[in-house]
Amino acid sequence: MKHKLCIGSLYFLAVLLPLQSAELPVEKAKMTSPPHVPPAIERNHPAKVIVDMEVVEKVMRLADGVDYMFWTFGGTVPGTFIRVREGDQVEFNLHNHPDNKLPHNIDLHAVTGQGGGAEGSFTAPGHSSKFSFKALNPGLFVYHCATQPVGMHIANGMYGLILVEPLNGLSKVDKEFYVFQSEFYTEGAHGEEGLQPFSMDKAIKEQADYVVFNGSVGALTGDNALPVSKGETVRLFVGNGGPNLASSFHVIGEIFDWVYPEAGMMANRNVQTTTVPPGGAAMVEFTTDVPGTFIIVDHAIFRAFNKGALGMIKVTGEEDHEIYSGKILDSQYKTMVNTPDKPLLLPKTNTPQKELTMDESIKAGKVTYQATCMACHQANGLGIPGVFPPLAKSDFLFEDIDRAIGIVIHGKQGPIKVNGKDYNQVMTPQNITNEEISNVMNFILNSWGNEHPGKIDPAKVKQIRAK
Ligand code: HEC
Ligand SMILES: [Cu+2]
Repeated sequence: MKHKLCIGSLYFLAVLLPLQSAELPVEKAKMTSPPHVPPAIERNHPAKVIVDMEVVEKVMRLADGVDYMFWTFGGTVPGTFIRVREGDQVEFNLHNHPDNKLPHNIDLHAVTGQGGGAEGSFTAPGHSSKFSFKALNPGLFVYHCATQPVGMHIANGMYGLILVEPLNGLSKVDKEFYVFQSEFYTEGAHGEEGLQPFSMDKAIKEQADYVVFNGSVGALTGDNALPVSKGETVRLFVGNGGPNLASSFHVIGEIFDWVYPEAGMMANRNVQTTTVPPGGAAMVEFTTDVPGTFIIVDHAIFRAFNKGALGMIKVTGEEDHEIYSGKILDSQYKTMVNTPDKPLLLPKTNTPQKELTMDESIKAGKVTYQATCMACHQANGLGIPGVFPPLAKSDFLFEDIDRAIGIVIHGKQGPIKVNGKDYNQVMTPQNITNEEISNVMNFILNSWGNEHPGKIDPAKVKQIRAK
């Protein structure tokens, strides 16, 4: 009896086990381009999963008027999203397009093994490499190229995410999106037009010209905003390719109900901002309770408003004024008591001042511009693509200058076209005097290549304000 059992288990070990792994059902991996995520895996057993990933070097848009030679996994930055299941045997085929100039490889943080697959996948242009790994640990993992110089291959766009679903799957949500931060270093300054070469010097100094979500300025704004209906649950698979900067990942006007920091298995609740390091990831989940445009930012905020780290989630549906009322009242603010050490704050008045010459007006207008308008329309008057329209050479501005003065007085909301580009944002009314508005208009109309012969007087602003 004892003897038989022993033979039986030997037979099992020697014959059945290898057979079993050889007989795994074979399927193609589920893969999608950003911001899409492949659907959840439904099978409840391991499989042999085949991944075919093509490396493509190609010129694409980095920002309006700015192109860049990206090196990509699958033709997009970030690269194709791969979804497999814990315990799967993954056969990875890396194809290096024959038109490419350089060899590449792939280091997947989901791999347990030398170099994360890097040595096994080193591939010259026009060649393919094959290696295989077992997805031992569930989680959300960054992959990237690890060919020398590694920093340059990553800086040029060679990264992406692979999700290894745990055996029991992830909780069900209504929408899943792929959001990936990274930064770019260009020879020219931020916004300098044309095909911009990579700057090794700036990359080493960590002086990023662009910090972006999904590979370019505006990849997730305007028409590219992530669409969600009110009441839906959302999961963002957030990755960071760096190469240098950690992300302070935040969605303005949302609180993450759940965060899996570092994409580990331990969950945190009710989080405002989560850190995603280069070569790391996080999963964040929330329910959309009210409609609105929720802005995705790196809360290291100059990156958001000056370097491009800005995306949008557009939630549509019925308002819920209990959760968020919107603006209820706009009234003049006065301090409650008027004591000698705490004088009454009077609203700004339009007390007449001595008339300024055109030069004096422009000089005064520059000061007002820097204090009031520059944060949005920028020092060079070029604004921020897709967010703040330009005032430099703005056809919209010159088409109707009275209308522009009205915008400064009353604010502006809704779709407009400036120099052929669409904007659909909000400018709040600017609480400045008629004198200040006339000065700032004279400054704008005669700066950054703008030219306008006539002088705008406070009286004109007053007249437009009265309308
Ligand atoms: C908080 C950001 C912000 C500030 C501050 C701001 N603006 Fe704007 N401005 C905008 C946005 C956004 C729009 C586009 C609104 C839309 O999409 O309807 C705009 C539109 C305009 C336009 C019309 C579009 C164009 O490009 O010609 C003018 C003119 C303008 N602003 C002038 C000013 C001036 C002058 C100031 C300072 C006194 C100022 N803005 C301050 C955000 C701002
Ligand atoms: Cu590479």
